[in-house]
This record gives sequence, structure tokens and C-alpha cells, in this order.
Amino acid sequence: AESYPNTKRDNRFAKLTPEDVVHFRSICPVLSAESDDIAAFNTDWMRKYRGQTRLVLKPKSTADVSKILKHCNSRSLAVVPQGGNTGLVGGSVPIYDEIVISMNSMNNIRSFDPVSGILVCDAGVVLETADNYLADQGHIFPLDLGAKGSCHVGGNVATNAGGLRLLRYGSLHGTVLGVEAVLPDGTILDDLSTLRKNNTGYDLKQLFIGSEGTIGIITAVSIICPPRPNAQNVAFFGVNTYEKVQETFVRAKRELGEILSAFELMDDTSQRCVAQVTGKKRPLEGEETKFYVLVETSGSNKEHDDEKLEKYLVALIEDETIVDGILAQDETQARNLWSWREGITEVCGHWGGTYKYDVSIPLKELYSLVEDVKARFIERGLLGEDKLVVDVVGFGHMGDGNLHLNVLVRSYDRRVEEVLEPFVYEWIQKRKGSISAEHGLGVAKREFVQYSRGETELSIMRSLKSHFDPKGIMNPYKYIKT
Ligand code: FAD
Ligand code: 2HG
Ligand code: ZN
Repeated sequence: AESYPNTKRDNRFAKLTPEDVVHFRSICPVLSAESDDIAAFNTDWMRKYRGQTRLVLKPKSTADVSKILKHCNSRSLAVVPQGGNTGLVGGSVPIYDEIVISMNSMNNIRSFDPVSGILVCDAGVVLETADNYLADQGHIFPLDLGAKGSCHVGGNVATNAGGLRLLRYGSLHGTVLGVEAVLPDGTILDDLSTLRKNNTGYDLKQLFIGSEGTIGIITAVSIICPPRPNAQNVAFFGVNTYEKVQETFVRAKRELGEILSAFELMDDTSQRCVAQVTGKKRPLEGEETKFYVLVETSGSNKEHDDEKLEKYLVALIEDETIVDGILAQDETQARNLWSWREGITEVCGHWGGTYKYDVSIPLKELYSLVEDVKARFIERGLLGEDKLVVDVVGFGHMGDGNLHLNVLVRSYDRRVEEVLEPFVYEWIQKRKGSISAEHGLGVAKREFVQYSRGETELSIMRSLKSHFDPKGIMNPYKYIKT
């Protein structure tokens, strides 16, 4: 596992006693290291971060969560809220012996109103389960991402996940209408509004969106879900220069207008990696190009939408903006094209490990970061066969100005880290970008927040943290330094 920042176990936190465990057992099901296999709760999705918890609590209701936190707060026991454990910054696993509060058993859909499209559900509902439920009602969850089969709606809100269709449906800061949360002292905050508009004072729920378990536990969410588009299609094409990729984006917005629902960028390296690991046949048969783009449309009229997308694609081929492209002929082909984008994350870990940077950059220079990082590794003789670095991959949500830079390594190594940091963060700061576009801070980015946030912002964040969590028991050693 990667080394953690230089923190020691904080001695403000009490150590778990047998009496605590007896108390927790009176509240909800408990897994303990003495009698159960709890390794999965101590390890993150990338197997990069490893904690040492000896106790996992599985509340079944908001009242359970309230009783748990009340006890933890009065005893100064530190906790980590855990959803589907798919986070990519080490936020969902303990560092030391923090108690894991797993939201797995809080998985009921509470209500759905087909007129307004507003869904209210427990935090532990798996994203795909929520979306399947909505599909039966003719609606769609306004967020979709590669981890949908495991991640929780509560985890999505806690990380303010962006995903593949933010371009169309907007961020959770807009679609989430209400949140029910338990504060560290056990108080239940009922802000589970189902109102579209509510300007009665400060919008408290917004603080929980993207708070990564540092100020309370989200127990339920209310979210507005659009009608499920009955026509969707996907185009996939190869482009040789980043200038031309930008042109295809401008034209997609202009020509596809209201039906454009995703605009995703992948570089040639990412596609070669997917092909190598999965053994699948590449979608385009002609010569390889430096970039690939996936464009999705979602609308209400299949014929009209397909015609628009085809016209867009044909024009790009005819004036040689792109080299080659295809239009999915059916849902299976559309899903297959998406797999060349959604599958990248899983494939990146194939050689041993990945250094991930999830950044916002002004569009003009979005891809330059990948080139500059790759050049540094080549210069230092660290990239190639039998070298530390396998390759440098760039892809992401181009439509949102969000790049995913992945450095694929054979093992985690200080020499690689020294090339990357602080270089990447300084590079981002110079361009006024963000060092965390969607995955959050967790343990991975905590030391670097100042590259994207000023001292005034940080001091307000620190006072918010101490207001909500004066004893600091919620997800310690992460997010920001307090
Ligand atoms: P976890 O990983 O369990 O937790 C994440 C953080 O939230 C932790 O800090 C945890 O303490 C906290 N938390 C969890 N539940 C709660 C709760 N109920 N109350 C308070 N705090 C809580 N992210 C994107 O933004 N866009 C993507 O496109 C995307 N694609 C991904 C693809 C793959 C294959 C993978 C593995 C991850 C991807 N992610 C993406 C990362 C993303 O952050 C998560 O998938 C998701 O939002 C996390 O949900 P989770 O339930 O797994 O949360
Ligand atoms: C995605 O967009 C996810 O696929 C993961 O945010 C990105 O693996 C990554 O770096
Ligand atoms: Zn992403």
C-alpha cells in the first residue's frame, strides 16, 4: 500500500473497550475482527490504502446511526462512514483503528413521486438499484458512473460524484433537493426536503454534498430524477490532434444542442490498454489516432436524434476533422462503445498500481498535462518496458473540463512520486484549475488542498469542521488539515 502522510494516531481518540462493543451490539449488527473477516472494510477499491479497524457497525435505521454516533462522540471514538467503498482517494477506509460505520443495511427506497420525479431513498441504496427502480417508473437517476453496481447513493452525495452525464443533468448540488443526516453528537438533521425551490435561509444540505463523511453521516437523500430518455445513441470517433477534438466539442454543442448527454475523451494509450487487458476487438478498424471521443445523445425521438447524430458524424468525416467514426446500430453496440470508456479505470490497475489525478483544467490546455507528465518520465528514463512506469494515460469528462491523468506503475515507488509531486499540483495551480474535480480529497489530496484553495477559504472550512465536529471524530486524518 502507498505510504500515508506523516500522521500519527491521534491520542485524543479513545481505544475501543469490550464495554463499547457490548453497547454497540445492543444497537445493531456488529462485525468484529475477533470473530469475522473484516478485511474488505479495511481495504479500498484500488487496494492502495489499508486501515486497521477491528469493528464494523451495520446500522439499519437513522435512529441506529444516531445512537452509534452519540456513544462514539461521548467516548471520543473515531469513525469512518463507509458506503460502497468504491472511492478513489482512500476516504472510505480507516487509517488506524477508527470504527467503520457501514451503510450497506440502510437500503430502502422511501418514496417516489411520478409527477415531480422526486426520489427519496436511504443512503445505502446502490446506485444501479436506484436507477433500475427508476427505469420501471420511466425515470433515470441523474448520475451515472462506472462503479454504479457497488457505490451507494449516500456515497455519491458524500463525494459529490460527477460521472458520465454531468454535462446533461448537472451536478448533485443542483439535483439533490434534500438530505437527512446524523451529526457527530447524534442529532438528526432533517433537511429531507422535496421542494424544488427553498430560499429559507442558508442551504445547509449543500454542506453535506461533497463533505466526505467529515461533518456527519448522510442517512437519506431526496433527489429530482428526469424522465428516462426513450432514445439514446452513441457515436465513437478517432481524431488526430487536440485542436480538432476541441472543434468536435464545439460542433457537438451547436449541432446536437439539447440532446447531447455525454462528451468523453480518451487518448490512444488508454484504448491500447483496454484492448490489451480485455482482449476485445477495437471499435474502429482503420489507422490508430491520438484521441478518441465518445458522444452520447439522449432525447425523445429516435429517428430525429439518430439523424442529427449521423449528420454530425458524417460532416466531421467529410471535412476531415476526424479520421474515422462509427454510430452504434443498437443498444448492445452502444454499451460496447461505452465499455471502451467506462472500462479504463479497472484496466489501469492491471500492471500493479496507478497514481491518479482527477483535475479540472481550462479546456484549451486540458490534455497538455498528460504530455508534460509523460515527457518528465521519459526524460528521467523511468518509462518503458521493465521500467517503473508502464505508461501515462489521459481521459475524462471533456464536456466538463475534467481530466483523469493516470500513471500506470509496476509498483508504488518514491521515485515516481517525486516526479509527479508537487509538479502536477503546481501545474494545476498555475492554470487556476482544481486538484480535485470529482473524486474528492480523502487521504490522497489532504496535503495539497492549498494548491486550489486560499487561506480564507481554508480557515472557513476549518471552522465549519470544528462547528459540526468539535471532537474531530468524523473521518479523521483526511479531507483538510485541522
Ligand atoms: P465510499 O467509497 O464508501 O466513500 C467515499 C467517501 O464518502 C468516504 O469519505 C466516506 O467516508 C464517505 N461516505 C460514504 N457514504 C457516506 C454517508 N452515507 N454519509 C457520509 N459520508 C459517507 N467518481 C466520480 O465522481 N465520477 C466517476 O465517473 C467515477 N467513476 C468511478 C468508476 C469506478 C470504476 C470507480 C471504482 C470509482 C469511480 N468514481 C467516480 C469514484 C466515486 O467517488 C465513487 O464511485 C462513489 O461516488 C463513491 O461512492 P461509495 O458509496 O462507494 O462511497
Ligand atoms: C471515470 O471517469 C472515473 O471513469 C475514474 O472518475 C477515473 O480512474 C480514474 O482516474
Ligand atoms: Zn470521472
